[in-house]
Amino acid sequence: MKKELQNLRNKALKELARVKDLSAVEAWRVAYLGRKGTLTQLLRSVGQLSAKERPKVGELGNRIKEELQTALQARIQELEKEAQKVREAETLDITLPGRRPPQGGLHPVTRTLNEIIEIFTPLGFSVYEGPEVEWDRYNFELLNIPPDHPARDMWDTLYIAPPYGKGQDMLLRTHTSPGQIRLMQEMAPAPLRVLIPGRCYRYEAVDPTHEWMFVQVEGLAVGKKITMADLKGVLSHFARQMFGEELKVRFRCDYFPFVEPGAEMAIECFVCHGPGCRTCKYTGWIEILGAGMVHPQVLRNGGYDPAEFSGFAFGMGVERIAMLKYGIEDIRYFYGNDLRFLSQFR
Ligand code: 2NM
Repeated sequence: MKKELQNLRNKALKELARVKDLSAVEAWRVAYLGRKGTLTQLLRSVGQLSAKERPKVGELGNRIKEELQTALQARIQELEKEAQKVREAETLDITLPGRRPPQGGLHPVTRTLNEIIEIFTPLGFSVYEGPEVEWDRYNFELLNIPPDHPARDMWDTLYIAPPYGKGQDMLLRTHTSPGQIRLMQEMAPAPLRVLIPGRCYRYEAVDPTHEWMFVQVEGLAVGKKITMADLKGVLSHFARQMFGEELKVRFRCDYFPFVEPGAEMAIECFVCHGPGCRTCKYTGWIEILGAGMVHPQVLRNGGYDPAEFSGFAFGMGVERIAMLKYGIEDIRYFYGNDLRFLSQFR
């Protein structure tokens, strides 16, 4: 009988530990401690034992009954606590702040291009885009760069294979100037002021300041009395808006086949203001763009009579402007798609 009681106890406790909810606990209670429960029945049969055994077995039976009752209460509390935890986790806390969806931003080159455009549009410049895939004729010949001209060495590029191109006549543009020719041909003989931004491609040894793909923005103004003074006035205004109101600017002679005369513009170094530093390569000046008076032959190619019309044009690399403005040391960051870089410009 003692053995039977012990076995019953062990079995009951084992089952109780495995019970998963309150209704199963109640079923357990009925099965063992209820009026017809196994323990209750066993205890009832104690009365049939001999007078010698009865007290000992009776005492053991009662102890086991108490033990089971205590275990039952403990298990009920445990399950209630668990249920409470689940309820808490499931509650909707309307005071929690919402989760922000990840937010994108404009690429630093796009931002810089937008800033450039915002400086020129109040001066009457509109924005136009030409194709990235161009004819040799537009990218080179109409810009005064005939086949075998030595200037072609500066602008090697990727060519489109037949059957689209016939040979070497279709290519990825090396500058946005072919768009200027297209626009002149569309607009002549009306005067025009336009900015042409866009991707350009060059066969380059890639390094911290050269990429094989970059964004250029070129400007062009054509009219009846446009002079070099207009070029200097417009570009000085641009440089000071972009880099600082008080900065000195410097124009020096440079060569581009499609302008005459040609020039490069530099600004006073906005880091050291003269004595020389890393940013200005110890010269005190930072070159920011190329420019010039549109070559008479290029005007003619665009449909304007150079006896009547003149114009100035300029071009700059948008990455270079962004690098100067934000202190970026390597052009390759722009196209590395690394969010640690890009997210700094949100
Ligand atoms: C530059 C420098 C100098 C330029 C010239 C023309 C055109 F088509 F009107 F002749 N567009 N852009 C030009 C002139 C571009 O980039 C450094």
